[in-house]
Amino acid sequence: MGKPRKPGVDRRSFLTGAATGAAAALLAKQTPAAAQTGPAEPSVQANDRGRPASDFMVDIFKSLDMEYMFSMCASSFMGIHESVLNYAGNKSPQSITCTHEEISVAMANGYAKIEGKPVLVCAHATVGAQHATMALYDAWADRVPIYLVLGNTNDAVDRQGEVFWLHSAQDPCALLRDFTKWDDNPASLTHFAESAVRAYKIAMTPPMGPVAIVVDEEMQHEATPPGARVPTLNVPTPPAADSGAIAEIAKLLVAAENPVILASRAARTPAGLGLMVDLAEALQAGVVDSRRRLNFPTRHPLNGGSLGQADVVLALEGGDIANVARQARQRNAKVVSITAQHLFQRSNYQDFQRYAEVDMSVAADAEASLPALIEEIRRLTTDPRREAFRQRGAHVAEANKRALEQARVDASHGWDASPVSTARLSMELWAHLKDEDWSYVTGWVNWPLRLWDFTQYHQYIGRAGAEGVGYHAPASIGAALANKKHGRISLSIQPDGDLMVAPGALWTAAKYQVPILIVMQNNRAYHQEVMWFQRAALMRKRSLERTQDGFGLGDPNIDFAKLAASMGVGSSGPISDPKDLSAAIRRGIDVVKRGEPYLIDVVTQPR
Ligand SMILES: Cc1ncc(C[n+]2csc(CCOP(=O)(O)OP(=O)(O)O)c2C)c(N)n1
Repeated sequence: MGKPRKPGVDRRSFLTGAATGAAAALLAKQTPAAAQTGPAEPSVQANDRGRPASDFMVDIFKSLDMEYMFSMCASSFMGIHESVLNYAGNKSPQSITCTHEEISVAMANGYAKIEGKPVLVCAHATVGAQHATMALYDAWADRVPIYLVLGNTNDAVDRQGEVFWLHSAQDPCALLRDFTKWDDNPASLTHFAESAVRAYKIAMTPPMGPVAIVVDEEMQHEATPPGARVPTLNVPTPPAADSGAIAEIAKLLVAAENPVILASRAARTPAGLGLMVDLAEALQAGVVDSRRRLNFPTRHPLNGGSLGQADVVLALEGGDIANVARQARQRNAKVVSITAQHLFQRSNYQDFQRYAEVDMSVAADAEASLPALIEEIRRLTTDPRREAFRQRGAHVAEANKRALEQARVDASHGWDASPVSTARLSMELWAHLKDEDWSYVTGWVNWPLRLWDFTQYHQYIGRAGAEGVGYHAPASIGAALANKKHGRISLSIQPDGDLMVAPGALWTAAKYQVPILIVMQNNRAYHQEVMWFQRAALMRKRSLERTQDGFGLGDPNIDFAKLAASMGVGSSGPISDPKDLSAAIRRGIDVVKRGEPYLIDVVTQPR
């Protein structure tokens, strides 16, 4: 026996019956005549049974300061979607239509890395979640908070036909559990309210990560019970290293002759970048930034340092530090690791990397641990040590200067080549961007990080955490949407293979006037895999002739300018002659400054 029907819309008549009363009149006014007769057309009965629960759900999302709702629309969360549009007036959150759930999540990823907080992402619990998975895994591996709400018809008696069964799961989050921090499938509205707030709290507690809440489709249409209240959010202070650990690390670092700081996701916020500078300057130690975020300004004199010569390595939210630790052991150097990764881990996916045999392992958030560490280092630094630090810092600065000069020389090779060298492309872009407020939101191309002057946190947000192809385009557009209200010019150097995964992201950029300059790195191949193929074939002493057959994206060449134009994004190209770049970039920046996206198709050297 099914549970008693809840008050709200009678969904049997919603799907099959005739519209009645005021709702019928409204529908007749709004629906074209042809659309009123088909069997699949839903009809309505007026719901005069009180305030829909989904309005209350939207109040919760508002309390969590959700600026946007990214989604491909679906009936299972229609209650929420309708409330966002009609109850919230499509503001906070604003509905942003995405043409694939992978786009919704990747956009949320880029947004979160700029804004430092999640947006609401809604999807069907089955087919939508299935589409969303790779992007979710990218976010999981990258420690990015994603807030996913999955519509599901939990109660079998509420499933009104074949499609409802196809779109329902007994445990929708089973699919995602290996790469989400937490999930729930609330059984009541009060339960939903607590879980919705709890989910936000968990997503935002380092190590940050994706969370998922299932929302019963029927529950959204129930009446909100009197007295329902939105729970207060309290995000915990991030876990910092204890004072004993801080004292020990500071002592080791101050005594070291050649300490090096290794950072992967050390800076979580703009303040974190400032703390990294304070730490490096207090020690006059070099910083090796593996750039999963902008952990250190690229032209700071202490940007650099040699891990191979360090006597103490301080790894802050380091990625793969097992090798560093192994080599350090061989020369009796010490490795200290501070990371929140030890505080939460799942078993199945292997993003935790090889076991690192470090000398001291601190389970804490690096950024939160830095203020006390810097203070203790300053306290322990005597005048003679300060002088030794100064000399060491001067050496790092000298090496840093030489590295920049070398990068400039390296970049000049093939300057006039056609297709365009990616170094030339980077420098042409820099010439136009350097005096603007810019944000390099994505790209494989490493030249900007070697050549440009990155000083602010938002100027670089790393790559796809799990290196999933299909991240760059939507994540960069999500980041650019976040950058919009700050008046920044977002730039992506967009690989061609990546854009082909989810080109519909361009339409979203056009529809919502996302100001982003998308410059194609159109090498007409899946070049990363070309390189692996070359390696395999050469190892076997076999032919490279069929490279294009297996890994090419040319013949036919993809016309990315037309692709963009077809979706309302202004564009130029294809450009193969580097002399044509400057004018196109100028044109593009002018369009972006007007608040719109622009794509320049540049045919480039492979990387
Ligand atoms: C979802 C997914 N499928 C396949 C791969 C394997 N892969 C890694 S790089 C790459 C090529 C990407 O091509 P493109 O985006 O054009 O960049 P390029 O390597 O040419 O610079 C592929 C297919 C992957 N990382 N992710």
